[in-house]
Amino acid sequence: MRVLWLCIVAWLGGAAGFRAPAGRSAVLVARHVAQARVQMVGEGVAKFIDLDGSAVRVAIVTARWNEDITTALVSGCRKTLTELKVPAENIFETSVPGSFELPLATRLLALSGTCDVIVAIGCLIDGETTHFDVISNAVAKGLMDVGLQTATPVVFGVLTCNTHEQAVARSHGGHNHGIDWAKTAVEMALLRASALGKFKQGKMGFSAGQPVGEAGVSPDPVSPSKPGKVGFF
Ligand code: DLZ
Repeated sequence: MRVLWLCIVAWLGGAAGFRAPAGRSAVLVARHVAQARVQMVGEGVAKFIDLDGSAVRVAIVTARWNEDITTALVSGCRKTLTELKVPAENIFETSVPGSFELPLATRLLALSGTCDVIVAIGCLIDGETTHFDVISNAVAKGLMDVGLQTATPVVFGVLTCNTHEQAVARSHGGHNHGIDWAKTAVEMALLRASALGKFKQGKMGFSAGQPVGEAGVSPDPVSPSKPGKVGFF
């Protein structure tokens, strides 16, 4: 287990662009790097490194179910993005009816090529049926797939709570998770930029960019603005 952990830490150090100075073992250096980058403080809370988001373009897509919760999460996220120097014109916001719609909206934004990172925000609250489990698993998988398939980081900003009170505790006052999602967004956008190249500039949003498609795949020819018959023919 310890060996596996050290290998992961060494890989993370390498992925972040750190090189071992001569005469020191890569593992020791990587361990130092990992400690410097992120420290775990208490249960389940990550301490973030200093972040400069002045060149980062962030899209926030929010589900309107449990709107009292998601609105507070977006506020926390936006406030923190501003504190991290992300310019207001580099933040694009849109919304969808419910969390189930988040993966597709996120994918369309990623394929637009107009944002460096997407924060998908929603709140699922457990009910009396199995709906909660079906949707929460599908949304988590869907959002993960978008990130991996498009190489645009997607922040999982979906609260999955047993009660409304739990959702309030995670969105108002005490610990607004939107704050952490903003920091995660900037860090992942910077990581992507250092891996793939510089940031682009320009208008953001669904219609602002040319669809880029996935590597080696032509963009989808479907044009939603084209009028015509609907259905199978
Ligand atoms: C239908 C539904 C239910 C019951 N609960 C929630 C919820 O707690 N949080 C949420 O974001 N969305 C919910 N939805 C709506 C679905 O996500 C979706 O919008 C609809 O099933 C339409 O596809």
